[in-house]
Amino acid sequence: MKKITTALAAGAMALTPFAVLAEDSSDPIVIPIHNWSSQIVMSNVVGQILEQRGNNVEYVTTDSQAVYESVRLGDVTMELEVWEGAFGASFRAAQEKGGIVDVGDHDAVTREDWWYPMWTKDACPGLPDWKALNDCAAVFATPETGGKGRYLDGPVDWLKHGQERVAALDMDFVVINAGSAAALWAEIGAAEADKKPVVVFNWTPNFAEAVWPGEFVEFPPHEEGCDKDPAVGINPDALYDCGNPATGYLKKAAWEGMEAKWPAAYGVLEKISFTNPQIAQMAKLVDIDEMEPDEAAEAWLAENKDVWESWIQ
Ligand code: TMO
Repeated sequence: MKKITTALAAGAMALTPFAVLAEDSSDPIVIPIHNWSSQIVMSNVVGQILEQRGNNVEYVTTDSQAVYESVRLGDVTMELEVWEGAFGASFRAAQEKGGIVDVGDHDAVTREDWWYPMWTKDACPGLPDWKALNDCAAVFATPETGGKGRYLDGPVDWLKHGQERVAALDMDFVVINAGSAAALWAEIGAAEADKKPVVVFNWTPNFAEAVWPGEFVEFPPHEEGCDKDPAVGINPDALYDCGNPATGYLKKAAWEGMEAKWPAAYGVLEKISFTNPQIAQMAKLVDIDEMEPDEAAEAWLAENKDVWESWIQ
C-alpha cells in the first residue's frame, strides 16, 4: 500500500491495474508442522484462514530446527512459532545466510525451561532456586539414575542443551530426552497421585499451566552470548551456564520470496498476532479435549472470529 500511495502522490498515473491488484500465486503455501500442540493447531488455524481467502495451502511435517534452512531456501513458506529459547539460534543462523525474513512478533511472551508441579516444593522447599534444586537432587533419583536426580528434557530436536547445562553448573542430575511432548505430560500425570517430586522441561504458553500449577526453576539469568562464549555466564569455561530467556519472543518468519509470490497472504501473515491465552487454548483443544488438529483449528476459528476476521479485510 505504501508503494502505491507514493506512486500516486508522484503523479505516476500510468501504474497498471496489475501492479495494484497483484494476485497471489495459486501454488500452495507450504506450512510446516512440528511436535507440540500449539504449533500444530496454530498452523492449521492460519492455513484455514488463508484457504478461506482463496490461497492453496499444504502442510508438511518437519524437524523443528532444520525448518529454518527449509524456509530460507523457499521449500517451506513460513514458520508460525519461532520460540526464542528453542529456535532463536537456528533462526539467527538462517538469517545470517539470507533468504528468511522476520515477519514480526506475536503478542505472546514465552518461557521454556526446567519446571516442576507445585507439590514438588514440599520435598524441596528451597525451590525455585537452581542451587536448592541441586541440593535436593536425591529426591528426584530413580532406579536408573544411580543416586542422581532425574530431569526429563524435551525431545532432542528442541535442542534444550540440558546435558550441557548440568555439566556447566556441575549439577547432580541425569538428563533424559523425552521421545515426545506427550511423554512430558505422562511424567507429570504419573507423579500426581502420590505427589512425587518431578522436574521436567515445560513452557508457557501451554495447556499445562491450567492443569498443574507449577513454577520454572530459576537458573542464573539468561545472558546474551551464554550459548556462544564461555566467558559469558557464571562458569567462565562453559557454554549453557544460564537459564533460557524468562521473557522470550514468539516470532513469525517467512521465506523472503513470499511477499512477491503471495502478496496478499503475506499481508495477512504480517497482521497475525496471538496472545498467551489464545495459544494455551489452542494446545488445550488437542492435549485435553483430544481433538484432531484440523478440528481444533475449526473450533478455535469459530469461537474467535473477532480476533482474526480483521486480518483478512
Ligand atoms: C519448542 N517448545 C515450545 C516446545 O518449547
